[in-house]
Amino acid sequence: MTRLTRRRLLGAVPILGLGATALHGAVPHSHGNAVAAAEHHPNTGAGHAADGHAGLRGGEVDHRANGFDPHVILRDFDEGKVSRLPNGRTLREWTIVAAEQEIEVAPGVTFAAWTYNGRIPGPTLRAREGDRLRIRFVNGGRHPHTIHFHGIHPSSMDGVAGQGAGDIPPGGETVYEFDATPYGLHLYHCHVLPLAEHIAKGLYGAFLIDPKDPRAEADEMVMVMNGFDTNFDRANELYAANTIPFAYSERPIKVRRNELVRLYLVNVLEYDLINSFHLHGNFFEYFPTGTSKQPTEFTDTVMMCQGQRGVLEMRFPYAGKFMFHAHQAEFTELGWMGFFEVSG
Ligand SMILES: [Cu+2]
Repeated sequence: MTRLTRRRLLGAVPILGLGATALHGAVPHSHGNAVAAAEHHPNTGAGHAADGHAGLRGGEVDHRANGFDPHVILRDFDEGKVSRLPNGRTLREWTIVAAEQEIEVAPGVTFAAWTYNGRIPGPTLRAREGDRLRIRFVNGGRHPHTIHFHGIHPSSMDGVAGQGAGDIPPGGETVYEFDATPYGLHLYHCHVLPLAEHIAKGLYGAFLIDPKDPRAEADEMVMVMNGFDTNFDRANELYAANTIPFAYSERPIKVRRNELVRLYLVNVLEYDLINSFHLHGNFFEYFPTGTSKQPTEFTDTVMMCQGQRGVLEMRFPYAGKFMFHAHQAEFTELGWMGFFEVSG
């Protein structure tokens, strides 16, 4: 039987003259078994579009049932449990639990996800350059997992098979401990094979190390660009920043005119070679990996492969609504877009 794919779906849309509202009908969206839905609607699913379902841009997912909301994740920085070591250094401790969890990634579209601490992306871990970091990792899933941190650390703390504790079996746990260096914006993710699946299922998060001499006060936020392969064909059906397509379009991100906005932007998108961020009506200074205080670019678009990340700083001189989105139109149409709403 023909399997519905994202590429076929997109090819069909212009021919049928359908807008984004029809995409929801076309994207597999059974309650719990996306494969079955794809098999039952092997064509474009276009006939499904008139069945009264809210479009991707209508309706909202049940954030409460999911246990997380992209608007909370946006400004949620987890600084850990802070104490002081005998040598005077700051120690930060976290416990991160991997689990299996069904989440609603678009209205009516459920996805059998793997999560760190019940959310996708996992908690945004925030430390300061030179701190000691201690992360207790508990594997509550049914597959082996790890946490692989980007940064500078001993090989035994790298969270890969054959090094240190290696793959952590179901029910197992370990402690990753290392120094916070270098300052910048990093990420963490599971590093168990097959790697693409372990990442695409949702096991990743942002890892921020502030410089000793801190950056200027700003309205800070984090966006992890991701996507979901809801029919297991190794191509994404949905795209987003912080997991839920159109979340910042349905409810724009409120910022204040002329105030410094700092966006920590991470790309973890699997199955597509690149991702991008484009801002309308404004430009931003770009600090790749956040490892320097000198911007390399003043631009309105950045492109990233998987694992790349950067810090964006901007001020909005005009009040109003300003769109942001991937500058790959198909990603935009499948969820990766939103708005800043500038007041004052
Ligand atoms: Cu894993």
